[in-house]
Amino acid sequence: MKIFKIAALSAVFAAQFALAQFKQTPLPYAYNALEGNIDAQTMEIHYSKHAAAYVANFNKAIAGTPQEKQTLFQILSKAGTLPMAVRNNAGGHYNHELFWTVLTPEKNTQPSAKLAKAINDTFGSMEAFKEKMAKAGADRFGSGWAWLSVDKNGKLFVSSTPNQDNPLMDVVEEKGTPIFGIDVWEHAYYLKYQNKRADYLTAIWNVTNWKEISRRYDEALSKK
Ligand code: MN3
Repeated sequence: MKIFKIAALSAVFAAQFALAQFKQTPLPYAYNALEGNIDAQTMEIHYSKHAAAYVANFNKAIAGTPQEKQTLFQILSKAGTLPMAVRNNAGGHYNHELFWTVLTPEKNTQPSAKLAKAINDTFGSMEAFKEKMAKAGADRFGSGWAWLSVDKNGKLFVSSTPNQDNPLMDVVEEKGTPIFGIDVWEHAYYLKYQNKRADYLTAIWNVTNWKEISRRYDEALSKK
């Protein structure tokens, strides 16, 4: 009886494990860590409900397909050839995993000298970059993202994508490696900011993790 129970439990465990190819990484700070800029309730629902649903639905959508054995990057790079459920949920998973890391409760993180120079050279100034990023987020009609990415020549660019698309996908016009992204879906800000997306887009700079964006910048350049 005992052996039977263990066998049954192992089977359940194995089944769950097989379905959970992709997983959320733990949030790198507490739900209330960004309070004042992003409220605890929004963070909790966003991480534990919205983002959790993307990864669960992603695993469901690829179960029994060749994508089950591919990397997230391989899947994103041909999102346009895959079912909508794969495109939306693979994007949703990747985008949120990036999003949590580019925010931080640590005050006044700074871009590396190399990234600061690239921002100045590309956009004119940090202020001009922030304006461009805010405009990309504000102009996105409905739901989507604003991105700072590195293109195939190592140049920075700002873009925006609808829904859960991102610059790694074959379907987007401006392709590159995202190093910073702002979620402009209402679920990312509505409880605190309601219709005032612009205020959320201003507050985000108080919790931006420039250390992580700089690390991602170096990583993107090293792959060129
Ligand atoms: Mn979101």
